[in-house]
This record gives sequence, structure tokens and C-alpha cells, in this order.
Amino acid sequence: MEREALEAIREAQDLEALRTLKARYLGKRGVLTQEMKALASLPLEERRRRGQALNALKEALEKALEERERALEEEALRQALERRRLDVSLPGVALFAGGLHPITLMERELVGIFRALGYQAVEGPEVESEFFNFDALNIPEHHPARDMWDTFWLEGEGLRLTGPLGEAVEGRLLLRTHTSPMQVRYMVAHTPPFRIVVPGRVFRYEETDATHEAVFHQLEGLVVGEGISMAHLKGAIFELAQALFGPESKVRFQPTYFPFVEPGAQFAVWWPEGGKWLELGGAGMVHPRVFQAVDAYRKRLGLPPAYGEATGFAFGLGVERLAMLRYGVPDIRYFFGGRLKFLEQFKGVL
Ligand code: YSA
Repeated sequence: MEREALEAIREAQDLEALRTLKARYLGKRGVLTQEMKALASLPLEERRRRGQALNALKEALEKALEERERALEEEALRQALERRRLDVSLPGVALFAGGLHPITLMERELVGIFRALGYQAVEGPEVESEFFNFDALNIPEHHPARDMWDTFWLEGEGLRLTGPLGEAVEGRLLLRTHTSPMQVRYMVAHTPPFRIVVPGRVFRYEETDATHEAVFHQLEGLVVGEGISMAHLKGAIFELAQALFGPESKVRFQPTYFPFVEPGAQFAVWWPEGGKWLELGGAGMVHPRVFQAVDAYRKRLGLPPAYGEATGFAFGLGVERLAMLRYGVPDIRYFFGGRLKFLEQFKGVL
């Protein structure tokens, strides 16, 4: 019986078979248990001898069962691990990942540069009123300077626009032709000193070509405070050029006319790799008439004048033109042409 039982245990193929064997030999009605019971009817001497033999057998079977059980469990675990094995050296499945648009990248870079200089970034509405886009910036109707900004006018019922403090705005509406109207909105609602930049989308009714779009982006800057001068403006643009084009870059200012600044300038940068002067945008000292328009508007809202003594500088630059240089894009129309092949090249930039 011992030989038979031990062999059966050793050959049991799974835990279920082992359990059956255990029941057969050691269970309540198992062979060994029956034999133990039968001892009672034997004469003393034989009972002792047989009893010892049966006990030894029981121990041997229990030990064999335990060993086989452990071996089977280990084998089962090994198989389970084998099935679920993960090869960490296999190439991963590529996830679809979007990227930021090159103009967003350029805009963020610009805003980051000015943030580091203590500027706050604010945004204004794309639908603007004639007042904020033109009149308050000293560009009255019929003034020839309006021709600088070919305008998309909006008409229709139900268009409502709010002013800097949430008040209703009267007058003709348009798509803003530059980010400068936000100068006026911000000044109405705040008192100096402050430093802001205004990134945003602007619209012009004009033909497109390699360097002109009808919809493009600008970054406006406005700094107002005591003693702010043209030197501060040059310093700001100098810092911008250094950050964008490195320590060897240079900036150049040339006098020009914008109705909302006096004096007005256009500025350009030069850097070794570029090798030529690049026009970046317009700038100047905020015109007293702009401050006057702001205080007049504040008065209408019941606010005290805040810009009687103010001086400040402002600038505005084209984001696409800068991005063309930064990323070597030969035609401005690529940016919003909607071709993935173009956009995918900017994945991971930043
Ligand atoms: C000037 C003085 C200030 O104190 C403040 C701001 C300004 C800038 C002014 N508001 C303005 O819009 N000037 S601008 O018409 O010369 O445009 C500024 C920049 O926008 C240009 O230098 C150019 O880089 C870009 N730009 C103009 N028209 C564009 C254009 N970019 C792409 N497509 C167009 N059609």
C-alpha cells in the first residue's frame, strides 16, 4: 500500500488529484483511517506493532502529500508568471500626441520673456468698437492714418460689446485691426504704474502674400509710470532682442508716425545668423491725447482722472513675422494653411 500510495502521490498531476488521494488514504473513511480503526480488535502485541507501522506510514504519506503539493503550487505559479510575462524591451505603442501651434509657441516665448521683466499678460476682445480701435488712439474718422489699417466692419442686430468695466459700448463695431485698443481698455480700468503685454489675434482687410495675412497675431506692450522715457522703451526692446537672438544682437530705432505715440518709432533687430536688419514693429511714447481720451472715458464712468501726469511707452510687433524667422518659415500662409505636414514639424518644440 505504501509503495502504491507514494507512487500515486508523486505522479499526481494537479492539486485536485492530490486532494482525491489525500481523501482516499487519510480521509475520514480513508484506507489508513480504516486500518487504524481496525487496530482495536487486535491482540495487544500485534496492535502495538501494527499501530507503529501505520503511524509511520501516515507520517510518510502526509510528508509526501505536502511535498507534492508544494511542488505543484510552485509549478502553477511558474506557469502563471510565464503566461503573463512582460517583455519590457519590446518597442512601445506610439501614442497620438498633439503639439502646440508654432504661433502659440512663439507667443508663449514672447510672453515668457516679458513676464521675466515684470510684465503682466492680459487679453482683450477681438470684436472691438470704433472708439477703442481708432478714436481713443487719436485716429479720428477721415484721418488719413486710418488707411494704415484696412478694416473689417461688423454690422447686424444683437451684437453687444462691453467696455473695460462691463459697461455697454456704443458705436460701430469691427474686428480689431491691432492689439493697441487694449491699451485704452487697460488704462481705463487701472491706475499707473504698470507694465503689461497683450498677445492677440488681429484682422485686416487686405490681400495676402508671403508676408501678409488677413488674420495674424500681434504682441502689444504698454508701460506707464513716473519718469518712463524713451530710454526705457529702448531697454525693453533691447532685452527682447537679447532673449530672442542672443548677446550679439543689436536693435535699431527709426522715427516713424503712429497717431497714438509721440515720438513714434519703428524698431528692427540684427543678429549674426540673420545677417540683416529685420523690422519687428512699431513703438513710441504714449501720445498725451491717448491719456486724455482715457481720463475722459474714466470721467464718464465716474472715475477720477489718473493719467494727467502720466508718461509711458508702448510697442506692437507682429508674431507671425517673428515666428517666420525663428523657425525658418518662408511664407506666412503656411501657419494657418491647415497642412499637418507643416504643423507636425513643431511637435515637441518648447
Ligand atoms: C505702434 C506704436 C505703439 O505705441 C504700439 C503699437 C504699435 C503697432 C501698431 N498698432 C500697428 O499695428 N502697427 S503695424 O500696422 O505696423 O503692425 C505691427 C506689426 O504687425 C508689423 O510690424 C508687422 O510685423 C505685423 N503686421 C502688420 N500687418 C501684417 C503683419 N503681419 C502679418 N500680416 C499682416 N498683414
